Amino acid sequence: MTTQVLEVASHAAELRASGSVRQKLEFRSGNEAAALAARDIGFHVMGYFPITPSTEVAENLSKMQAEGEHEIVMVAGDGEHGAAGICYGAALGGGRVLNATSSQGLLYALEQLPVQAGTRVPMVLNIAARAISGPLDIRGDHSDIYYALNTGWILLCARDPQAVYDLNFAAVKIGEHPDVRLPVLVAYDGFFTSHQKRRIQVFDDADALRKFLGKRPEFPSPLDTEHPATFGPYMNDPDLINNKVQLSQAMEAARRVIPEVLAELEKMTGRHYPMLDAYRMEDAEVATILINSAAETAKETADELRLKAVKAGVLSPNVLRPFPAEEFRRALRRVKAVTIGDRADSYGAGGGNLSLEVRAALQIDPQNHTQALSRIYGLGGKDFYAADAEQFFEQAVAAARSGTVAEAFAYHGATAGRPDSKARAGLPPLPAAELSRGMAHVHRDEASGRLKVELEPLWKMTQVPSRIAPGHGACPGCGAFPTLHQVYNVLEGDVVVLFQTGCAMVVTTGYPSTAHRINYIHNLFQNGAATLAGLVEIYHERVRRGELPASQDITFVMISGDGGMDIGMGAALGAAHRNHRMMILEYDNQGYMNTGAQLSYSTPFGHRTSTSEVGKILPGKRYHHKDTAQIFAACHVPYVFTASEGYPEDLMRKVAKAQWYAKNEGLVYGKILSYCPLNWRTADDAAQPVLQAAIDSCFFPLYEIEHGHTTLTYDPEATTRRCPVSEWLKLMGKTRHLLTPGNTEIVAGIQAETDRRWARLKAMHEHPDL
Ligand SMILES: Cc1ncc(C[n+]2csc(CCOP(=O)(O)OP(=O)(O)O)c2C)c(N)n1
Ligand code: SF4
Ligand SMILES: [Mg+2]
Repeated sequence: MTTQVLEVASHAAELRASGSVRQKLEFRSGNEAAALAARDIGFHVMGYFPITPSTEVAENLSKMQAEGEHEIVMVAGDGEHGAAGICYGAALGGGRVLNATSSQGLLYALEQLPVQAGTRVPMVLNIAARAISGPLDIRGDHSDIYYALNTGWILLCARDPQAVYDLNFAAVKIGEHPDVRLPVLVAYDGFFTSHQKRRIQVFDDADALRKFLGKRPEFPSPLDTEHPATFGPYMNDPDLINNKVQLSQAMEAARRVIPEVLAELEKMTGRHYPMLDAYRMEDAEVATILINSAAETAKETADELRLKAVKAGVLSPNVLRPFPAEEFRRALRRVKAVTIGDRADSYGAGGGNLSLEVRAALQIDPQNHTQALSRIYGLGGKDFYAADAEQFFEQAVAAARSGTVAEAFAYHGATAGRPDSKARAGLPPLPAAELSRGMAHVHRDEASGRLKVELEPLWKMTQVPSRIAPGHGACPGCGAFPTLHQVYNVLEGDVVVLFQTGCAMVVTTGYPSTAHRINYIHNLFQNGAATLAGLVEIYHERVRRGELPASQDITFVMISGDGGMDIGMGAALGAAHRNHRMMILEYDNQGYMNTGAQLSYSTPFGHRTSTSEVGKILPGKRYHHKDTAQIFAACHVPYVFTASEGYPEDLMRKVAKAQWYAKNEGLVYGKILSYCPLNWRTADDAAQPVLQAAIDSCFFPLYEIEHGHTTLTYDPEATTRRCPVSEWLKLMGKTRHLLTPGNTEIVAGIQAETDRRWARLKAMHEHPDL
C-alpha cells in the first residue's frame, strides 16, 4: 500500500471514529443494505414488482415484516408500471415511499417517472442496475439507469453496500427539502454491489436518525380535504415551459442541498460523499472516470501505476443528476488525458451518457486541454478487471504523450465474431408433416354446437416427436414440461410459439443453444400477447395477399406463467377483446418462480412466498388468488378452460378443442395447474397427490366454457372424492404453517372462498344461461 493510500485509510478511520452517532457493524449486501435502510427510515409504503437483481430488497423487507421488525405497508404491483403508480399515489398522499427495481422494470415504470418529477412529489427508488433487453441478460450494466437521466429525478450513485445504506437516508432528506421537492433514485450495480456482502456500519441510534430525517414536510396533498386542489391539471403553452423551468430550478437547488445533506450525514457517520469522488487526483496527469463498482477496481490500478511513476487518478460521480459538471471541470483542469468508461452506449452518439456529458462540461472551459477518450465496457455484467483499468490508463497515457486521441470512441472488451462459425447443432427442427399424427379428432356436435374430441390412446402419443428437445435446465420434477409435452402431443401441424418470460422460457434457451424445435419467439411477459397478436394478423394478411402459402395453416400459441398473467394481463385482455385467432396457455405454478418464488396474484391466500413470508406476525399471502379463467370468460372469447398436468386426458382433450377454436373462431385461454416442487416445498415425485388434492378439494376445479356455456369436466363431489382444503394444504411445505392451531381461521377463510367459487361454478354448470 502506498503512503497516500495509508493516509486515505487512516483518514477514513479517523472520520468513522468522529461520527457522532452510535453505529454497529453488519456484514451485508447492497440489497440487504437498502432493506435495512428502509426499515430504519420507516417508510410508510413500498410499491414494488420483483425483478432480478433488485428483488431481494422487497424479499428482505417481507421477512422482516413477517417478524414484526417494521411497519412498512408493502404493496406488490401488477407490474412495475403499476408499482410506480402505487408509489406515486402513496407519495402524493404525504407518505415516505420506497420502490426498488432494475432493467426492464425501470423501463416499464419509466413513463411514470417524469409524471412524478413534474408534479414534484418526493420518494426514493433504488435501482440495482442491470442490462436492458434485448437480448435478455440479467447481469449488471448501466443501460437502465441512463434511461432515467432525463426524467427529472435526482440520481445518486452508490458504489458499495455502505453507500447504498447511507445514500438512502440522504435521498429522503434531499428529495424532501422544500427547495427541491423531487423524487430520488439511488443506483447501485446489479450483482457486483446488490449481491456482494461487505462490512457496513448501520445506525444504532434511533433518536439521532429521527432528528436527521425530521418529519416529512407537508406538501399539498389530495388527502387535505380542507384545501381542495387539482393535482396534474392539463397544461399548455406557456405554462408547460414555465413548469419545466421550475423543475430545472429545483435541480439547481439540489446542487446546493445535496452537499449540505451529505455533510450533515458525514458529521453523524464519519463517512464522506462528495458530489464527485476524486481518488489521487491532486497531481494526476492521466485519469479514468467510471460509475460505481468499476471505479473501485480502477483505484487499485491507479495505486499500482503510481508505483511505476504514472500519475494516475480516478473520478467517480456520487451524483449523476444534477450532473456535477463544475466538479469535473475542476478535477480535470490539469489532467492531460482521461478515459471515460460507460457501462452503456448511447448508440450512434460516439459515447455513453457519462462521456458525452463530461466532454460537454470540459468544452466550455477555456483552460481545459484534456484529451478525452470514450470507451464502452462491461456490458451485460462483463467483469471489469484491473487489467481493463490498466488498459484505460495506458490509452490515456498514449493520448497524453502524443497530444492526440488515436481512437475517440471504441468498445472495450468485445470479441470479434468468427465469420466461419456455425450455429451450434442441436436436434433438427421438426417439419409439420412429422407432427401431424392425428392424435385428436375434433368435430362439432350439431345438436349442442359444442366440440367433441376423440383422443388416440395415450401410449400412441409417445410416437409424436417432441417439439421441445430433452435436456432443458428445469428443476427435477418441474411440472411445466409434462404440461408442455401434453399440449404438444395433441397439437397438429405447424405451430409457432411465443413464450413469455418465466421458468419455461428461461430454461429452454441460452444462446447459442435452444431446446425449441419449432419456431419460437420470446417477448417480455408484459407484452407477449400483443406481439403474438401482431404476428397472427401479419400471417393472415400475407396469406390473403398470396405472399405466404395458406397450406401452412399455422396455429399460434402463447405460453405464459401465472405471473405473466399479472403484468401481461392488459396485453392479454386486449388480444382477447380483439379475438385474434391464437391460444394463450398459462401454466400456473402459483408464483413468480423463475425470479425466486415471489407472490403472484394467483398465489392462494396464506401461501408462503418470498414476498409473502411467514413469521411471528404474518402468515403468508393476505388476499385470495386471482380467478384468471373467469376474467377471460368475461371477455366472451369462444373457449376458456382449466386443466392440470395431473389429468392428462382431460388436458389434451381441451387443448385439441382449443386448437380448433384458435384456428376457426378466435382467442382461447387455458389455465393449467402446474407443479413446482422447488417452491411448493414438496418432493420431486409428489406431483400427482398434490395436484389431485388441489382438484379434489375444489380449490382448482376442472372445467371449460364453450361459447359462454360452463361445463365441469370433473366433479369430485360426484365421485365422493371431495376433500377439505386442509387435505391439500397439509401436503406442501409452503402451506404447512397454516395447519398450526393459530391459523385455523385462515384455513376456514380459504375453505369458505373455495366453497363460494365452487358453488358458483356448479350453478353455471347446471344452468346454461349462467
Ligand atoms: C418488466 C419486467 N419485470 C420483471 C421481470 C422479472 N421477471 C421475469 S420472469 C418473472 C416471473 C415470472 O413468473 P411467471 O410468469 O409466473 O413464470 P414462472 O417463473 O413462475 O414460470 C419476473 C418477475 C422482467 N423480466 N421484466
Ligand atoms: S422453480 Fe418451479 S417452475 Fe421453475 S423450473 Fe423449478 S420446479 Fe419448474
Ligand atoms: Mg409462475
